[in-house]
Order: sequence, then C-alpha cells, then structure tokens
Amino acid sequence: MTGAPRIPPAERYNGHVRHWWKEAVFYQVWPRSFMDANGDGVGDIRGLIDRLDHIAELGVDAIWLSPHYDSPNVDNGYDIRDYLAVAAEYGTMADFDELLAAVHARGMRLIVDMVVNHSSDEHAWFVESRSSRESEKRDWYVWRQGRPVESGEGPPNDWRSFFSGPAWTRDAETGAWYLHLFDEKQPDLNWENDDLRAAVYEVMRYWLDKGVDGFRLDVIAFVSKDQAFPDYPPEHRAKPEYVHAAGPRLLEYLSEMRREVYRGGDALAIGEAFGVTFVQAGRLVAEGSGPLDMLIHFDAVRVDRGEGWRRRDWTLPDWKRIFSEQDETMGREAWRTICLSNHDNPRLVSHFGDESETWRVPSAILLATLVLTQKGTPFIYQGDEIGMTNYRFTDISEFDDIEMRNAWALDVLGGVVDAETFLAEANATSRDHSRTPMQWDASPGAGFSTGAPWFSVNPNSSTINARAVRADEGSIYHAYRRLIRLRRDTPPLVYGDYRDHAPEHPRLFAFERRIGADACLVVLNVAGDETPWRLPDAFAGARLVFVGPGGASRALGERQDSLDLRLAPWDARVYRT
Ligand code: ISL
Ligand code: CA
Repeated sequence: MTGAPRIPPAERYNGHVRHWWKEAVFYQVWPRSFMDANGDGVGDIRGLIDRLDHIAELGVDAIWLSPHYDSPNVDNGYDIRDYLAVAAEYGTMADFDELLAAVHARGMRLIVDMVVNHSSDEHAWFVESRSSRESEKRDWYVWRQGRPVESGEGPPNDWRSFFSGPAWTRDAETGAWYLHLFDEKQPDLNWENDDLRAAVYEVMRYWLDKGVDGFRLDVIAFVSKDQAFPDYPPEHRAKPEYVHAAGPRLLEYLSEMRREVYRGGDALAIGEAFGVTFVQAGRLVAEGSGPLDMLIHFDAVRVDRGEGWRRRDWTLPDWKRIFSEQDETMGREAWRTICLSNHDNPRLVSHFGDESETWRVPSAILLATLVLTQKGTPFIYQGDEIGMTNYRFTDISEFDDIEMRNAWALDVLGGVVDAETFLAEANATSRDHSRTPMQWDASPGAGFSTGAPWFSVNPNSSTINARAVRADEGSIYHAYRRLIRLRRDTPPLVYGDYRDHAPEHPRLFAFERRIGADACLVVLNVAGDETPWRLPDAFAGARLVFVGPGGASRALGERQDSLDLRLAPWDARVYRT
C-alpha cells in the first residue's frame, strides 16, 4: 500500500526540501469511464469507491480525480455549471464524502480538479453576466466590442479557440463578444475582477475545508490576459498556448490564491502547465517561494503534436532532450513531474510503445519503468496499469470529444482536409482513446457497467482487463506494483540527480539517478530490435534491481559482470551501484 518511503527522516534530501508529494506516485481517475455502479452506463463515485482497492494495491499514494462537479458535459466536466454540487450522474455529496473517507482510510490522498480559467455558459454567474451590460456580474467574464471587418463586425482579435474557430462569440443579447479559449460553451472568467477571484477562492476553500488534499488546477496559467488583447505574434500562431500562459498578472494571482485559499496549510497545488515554458515553470514552483508546488507539462507527451490536432514526426533524441531540458532549465529548487498519459492524450502503450500482440506487454512495462524512475513526481493514468490501448475509430460519428468534432466541422466540412487524412491523424492524437471505459474483466461490457456503456468499450477487453492482469505475476499491473515499491525503497529514484548517458542514441534511453555514490542506471531499449550497448564504467558490478519481461535472463540482484549488454527489443532494466 502506501506509506512513507524508506528515506531517512530529514528536512532536506540531496538538497531538496522533502514533501509528501515529491515522494508520492499519483493515479488519475477520469470518473465518467472508471466504473459504473448503478447500471446507467456512466461511471460514478460509488463505482470508484467499489474499485478503490484496485488502485490502492498498486501502491500509489494519491488519486487525482478529474472534475466531479455539476456540468452539461460539453467538455466532459471541464465546463462546470455548479462548483459546489456533485454531478447528479456521478452521485451525491454524501457519496463524495464517503469516497474521501475511503481514500484516506487506505492511506491515500485525494486531489480534486479545479477548472477556474472558465466556467460553463450555463453557470449562474454567466447567465447573469450575459443578461445585461449593467449586470453586477458583467465583468466576471471577458466582454469586448467587435472590430470592423469588410463584412461588418468581427471578433475583437485573432485569438483562436483550442477547439477550433475564433476564441470569441458575439452574444446577440447585448451585441458584445465574449472570450472562450475553449468551446463557446466555456466562457473565460475575468480574473481582473476582484469579486470574481474572491468567489473562486471561496469555492476552493469549500472543498479544502471538506478535507481534500489539494487541487489539480486546469489550464491555470491562462487566467491572466493582456488587457490590450493584441493579435497573436507570428512566432506563436502555431502554438498559441505559449501566448495564453504568459499573461502579465499570473504570478500575482497565483500568489493571492496561495494566501487566500491555502492559508498556510500543506494542501497541494498542482498546476496544469499547458503553454508554460520550463523557465516560467521554475519561477511558478520554486521551493518556498513559487505559488504552486508542481506543474504538469505536456512537452514530452505532445512531442508528436503539430498545430492543433495535427501530428508531426519526432525522434527519440527529440524526446530525451525534453527530459534533460526540463531538468537543466527549471532550476534545482523547482520540482518536476512526469506525465506521459492522461485523459487528453492517446493511450500510453499505443502512443510511445508497441501495441502489437508480441510487444504490448514488454513495451508497456518499459514505459512504466520510464515513468517511475524519471526525475519528478510520476502520474499514472487509469488503464495504463493494465496496458489498455487506443481504440479503432473509423468514422467521425464514433468520436465523443468536442475537440475532434469541432475540428471535423471546421476542417473537413470546411474543405481544408479530406476525411481519410483527418481520421488517420485523429486516430493518432485523439483524446477519446483515453476515454473508453476501464476494462475490468472479459465480459462483454468489460465489467464497466451492467447497462449500455456511454462510450465504446474496446473489444480487446476480452484479453486486456484488470482481472486477467491481476492474476498474472508477469503482467503490467504487477510490474507497476514492483516499480512503485522499488521507487519508494530507492532514494536516488526519488531525489537523485538526473543525467542522460546516451542523448543522441536513436533507440536507447539510458539515464542515471544519483545521490553521491548511490546511483541507479535505467536502461531502456525503446525499439523493436536488439540493441548492443556498453554500460558506463561507473556501473561495473552494479546489481540488477528491476528487469522487464523482454529483458535479461539474469536474476534480480545478480551483479552485472560484463559491461557489454545486448538489449532485447523493449528491454527495460534498472541497475543500482
Ligand atoms: O487537447 C488539448 C488542446 O489541444 C489539450 O492539450 C488540452 O486542451 C490542454 O492540455 C488543456 O487541458 C485541460 O483544459 C481543457 C480540457 O478540455 C482538458 O480536458 C483539460 O485537461 C479545457 O478545460
Ligand atoms: Ca452510473
């Protein structure tokens, strides 16, 4: 289960101030697709309570729960209609309280999602704000006049929604335009307004006072906007997230939030850092002075993302450079995170491994090894631990995600790209891959629901499911358990310095984690073919402390006599001096 790591009690370790969240492993639950207990086909809190042991037995320390609030589900809960109410289809506030107690009873912590860059347009605040220019909540959202274009009046600037189209919608009621960096049903809150910020802090205090252990703050870097609302500078048109995450008052707002909401407590503040550079991140999470504790970056998980939903090619050295750059740029006093999967990205093993029959398990275990030995707090996404794969979408009607449906409407129906190209790329980047129901057993509905599931269940649940993997000691699930325990028992894997030993190698990811003479070497053959490699001299005689199924025939604990390795396809090994 969980519990303090075998790291001697100390204020600092290898120069880092110790915090529970630096030593913790996190597991993300996307409630709609985790477990349905009442047979309506939609995941719910009761279902999560019933399956908590599946998570606790992995040995993780904290659960990040994606939004559980009342929402019209335009963006599956990231469009909140009432911050103080549990979504009726997920259950009641009593269910939430029971979940919190059940998580704590297992020695785990519960981090809830908080989406305060925008609300749903059905939120009472927005209904009031849009009702009239004189409304006392008018300024709680971002309203601007349009600007003249040859056809009459156009949006105030050229900002684009991340879900396609302009980031402004003209509201007929008052003839003004409101800002929405995401869907038009997700109006941006105006953080310039003191009363709005006070209302947001009040909502956050409500959940902290209930006993949650902190927040994952959705696109939190976007909350400060340049009030001149200038057009995008040319260099950021392809990736506007870097404009939106660099607003002028961000540090001020987040410091205020830290004071007003956290009030000196040790609850956790994890920011979603979409668009935050590693330099900015260093300031936002600086130990003792940054307003946030950790940030979740997307540079590594989106290494294959081009503009919008488009793909782009990448190489392993490109990927490795991101990990090294994060380590070198953020500064020693800034803690990192490792997140290679979540509800916004394809399935881990399909995205970065090999989902074929032969290599799915070894490559999934290699990726688990990477996530759990890299420098920074690791995040596991529901289903990673059982090796769930992408779904085969064959038609736009099979997609649920607003991001893909809007992109289809604009780019395919708008004649920008043909359907085949769109589907091929959407099958590589779609968020829907991670939203198919959790696969619990080999029964037709994968044991997710006794009713008709809200979204397609992957047919490979007949072989890829929790019951099957828990029964198999050599499975991905048990590899995660062993790796989580290894991490907890190995201080260099938590607080050790990071160094890449083969940055330019096209197939090998080999890095060390070191505290003085106590060092681990992680050797990953991120490829389907055999790779010879010579161990660094410093690891002559090192002990093998973890090996994946594709790896050495050597027994754990044996010393590595020869320095010359022959790594099997998807071979994953951890050595310790
Ligand atoms: O799909 C993306 C943009 O192209 C993601 O990168 C995502 O939108 C971005 O990381 C922000 O994600 C968060 O905010 C969104 C919500 O749709 C995502 O589910 C959430 O994780 C708006 O709330
Ligand atoms: Ca249900």
